[in-house]
Amino acid sequence: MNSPVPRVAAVHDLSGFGRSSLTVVIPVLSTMGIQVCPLPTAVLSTHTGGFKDYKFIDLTEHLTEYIAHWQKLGIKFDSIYSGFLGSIQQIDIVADFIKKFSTKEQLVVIDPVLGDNGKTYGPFGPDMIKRMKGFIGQADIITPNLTEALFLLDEDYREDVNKDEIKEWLMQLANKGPQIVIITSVTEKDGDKTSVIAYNKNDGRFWKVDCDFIPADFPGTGDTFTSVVVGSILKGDSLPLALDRAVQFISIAVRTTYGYDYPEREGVMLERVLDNLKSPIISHSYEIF
Ligand code: PXL
Repeated sequence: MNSPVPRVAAVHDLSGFGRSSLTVVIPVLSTMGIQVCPLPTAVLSTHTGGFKDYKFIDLTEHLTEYIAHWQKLGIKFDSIYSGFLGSIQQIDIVADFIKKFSTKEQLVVIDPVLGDNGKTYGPFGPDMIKRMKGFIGQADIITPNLTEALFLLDEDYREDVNKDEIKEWLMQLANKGPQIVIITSVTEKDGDKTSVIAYNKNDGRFWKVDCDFIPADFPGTGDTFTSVVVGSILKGDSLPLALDRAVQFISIAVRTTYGYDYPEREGVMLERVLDNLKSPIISHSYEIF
């Protein structure tokens, strides 16, 4: 019998302050009734978005033994969800972890965490982008933001994109292996909304969910978004419903936080909004794209 609590291996860093990666992934998925088993890639005093002089402890040399212990215990995962990696070498280690722990029904989600707003995050450069291009081939679902999607496709960053281009990029990324590609933070030409746009290679359908634009940029919202998508799909939601749920949750979190005079680098006030993840979704706003 399958466990009543689905289990996810979460391959992310632990940043002590600022609400990103594991400090977001664990509460979101736990609230959704999913067990999270962290495979920590690095420990940082803060995330890298808006803080200087952070302490960065790279855990690369410990990962293989950590994984070997899990293998000895025979632990099975309903999903493997990978995010911020601590070094380029970790791509090989995590790729091997996915191969060794693969099971038939398992959902492999890779968030190719590389950068945002046209720039790479602190420790990353061209080599990480190069290696990430191959790594995403192991995923069922990838969730790049627009910056990461363009890095993976060797395209120059631009903010205003048109519908045909975005469809082409989604298909090109799906050609690298994943069945489902979800691109976040897309602003269409002449549009005043930010959207999430997705493509499912299995049925050839494209989906779009719009979010109202709020003039704030809270780090960690990408981790929150993908965590809700993972939880929603593991609970049996369809792709467009999972997108709807994730976008609605991000909107609530951003609006709640924006209403206060709160430092953006501290992320969204997750603690005030987590309970929303327990409510049934009341309206659908997804569109066919
Ligand atoms: O949210 C992505 C992320 C994860 N982990 C660390 C980061 C960031 C983005 O800034 O710095 C350490």
